Amino acid sequence: MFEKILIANRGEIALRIQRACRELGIKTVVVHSEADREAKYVKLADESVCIGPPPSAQSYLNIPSIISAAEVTDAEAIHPGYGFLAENADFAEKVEKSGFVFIGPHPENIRLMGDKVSAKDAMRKAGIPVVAGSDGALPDDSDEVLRIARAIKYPVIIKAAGGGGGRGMRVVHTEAALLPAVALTRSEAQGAFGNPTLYIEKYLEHPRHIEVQVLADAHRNAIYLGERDCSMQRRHQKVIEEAPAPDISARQRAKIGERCVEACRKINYRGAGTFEFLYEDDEFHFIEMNTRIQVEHPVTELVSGIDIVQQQIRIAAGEKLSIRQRDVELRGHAIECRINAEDPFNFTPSPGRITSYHPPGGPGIRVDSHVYQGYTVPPYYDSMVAKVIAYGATRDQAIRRMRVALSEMVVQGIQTNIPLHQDLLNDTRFLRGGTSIHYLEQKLAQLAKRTAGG
Ligand code: MV4
Repeated sequence: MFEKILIANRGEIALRIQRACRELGIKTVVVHSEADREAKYVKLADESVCIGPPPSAQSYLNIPSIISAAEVTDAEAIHPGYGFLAENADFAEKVEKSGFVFIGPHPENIRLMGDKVSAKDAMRKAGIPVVAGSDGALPDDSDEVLRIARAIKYPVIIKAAGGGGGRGMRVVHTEAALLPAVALTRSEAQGAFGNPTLYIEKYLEHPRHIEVQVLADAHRNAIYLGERDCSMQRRHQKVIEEAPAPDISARQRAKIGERCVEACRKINYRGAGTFEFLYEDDEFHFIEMNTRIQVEHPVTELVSGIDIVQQQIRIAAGEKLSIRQRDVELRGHAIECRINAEDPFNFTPSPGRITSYHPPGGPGIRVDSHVYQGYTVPPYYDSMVAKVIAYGATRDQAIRRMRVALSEMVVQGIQTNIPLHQDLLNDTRFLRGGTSIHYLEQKLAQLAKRTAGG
């Protein structure tokens, strides 16, 4: 096992990774920007290195500074967390070329999944059900493009190979609109990703977002830890996630889970990973694979009893998975509410000093957060200040516990989206479970109309 790990991230996940390290007896080095100098998790780490000014381009994305920090502190491995450099194949490669272990997949696998055309192609070949579409990059020839879309049938969605997570996409409803939309998306893709490659898919109009968590070791063992439903989102930012996904049967879970595990073996995947699907009319359609730990990993940890971050570290150290698929027992239900420093209904960021902070507790409540009373939320990074995760024997119990937790929680000095969560935890459609990816935005549009119309 490693003696010392460098954490190339900030905020709650930097603390989460530290906790896993400490439990494993591993020393930690945290890198931080000038804006995070006073953060508690920086003081809790065994060592810390300031790597630059507040903007992430000059600190958390500064590859040479991070590698130098690992060199001067004699760390053996680097955990990238999520966001920042977590899915940057060049970073993973440089980490390994500099003699450190990257706690994550092989750079080739990160690169494969970073290009959404090659990801889809590889997954289809590995037996994963993918969204119907152009089977590869869209050709330049207009007649061919028209033919492909006609075969898929409208509506279709044009996506950039370099995009993902909602960037670089355009929905097209009619043939007349197709070629102008392709031209526009292509030039946007060139500008945003330096890659004009596009692909097209059948546009699914009311899907759910369901993702499957996997763990794979360097010895071709792989397991799945069930799925999460992340449909409650706004502008591609998840708001509430839960595990298991409502109304997915044990048979469906096993079928899609086994496909994911088989695909991991076929591409020689290593580490934690997430297969993202759109789920509509009882069918899974692969869209993307995430090659990192995800924000919402705690809901899976609570229903599986498996510490996913610890498993990432063990896998990176070369250990064999000690958990076999038949040992994975999913029990109960977990729900996560992302608490953001923002206006609860117009979503304007609300950085600043937290003058009063009382996190919730009690049976089945977990809070992953780096903040405390007196902490100043900096304006430079994303606005998430805490994740409140409620576990219960049933979905209903998890929801009840979450309501109690949020009623206890005090965050003053900044605005938070706790009132939005409280509204959603009493929303008839949320309570029923299984809403589509459009539900929250539709609900917010109605709320805005009602407020404006009086
Ligand atoms: C889609 C889709 C409908 N049909 N693909 C958005 C994020 C990116 N990961 C893929 N996305 C979508 N792809 C087809 N063929 C709808 C979305 C989508 C979405 C997906 C997941 C979660 C939230 C979303 C919000 C809007 C659109």
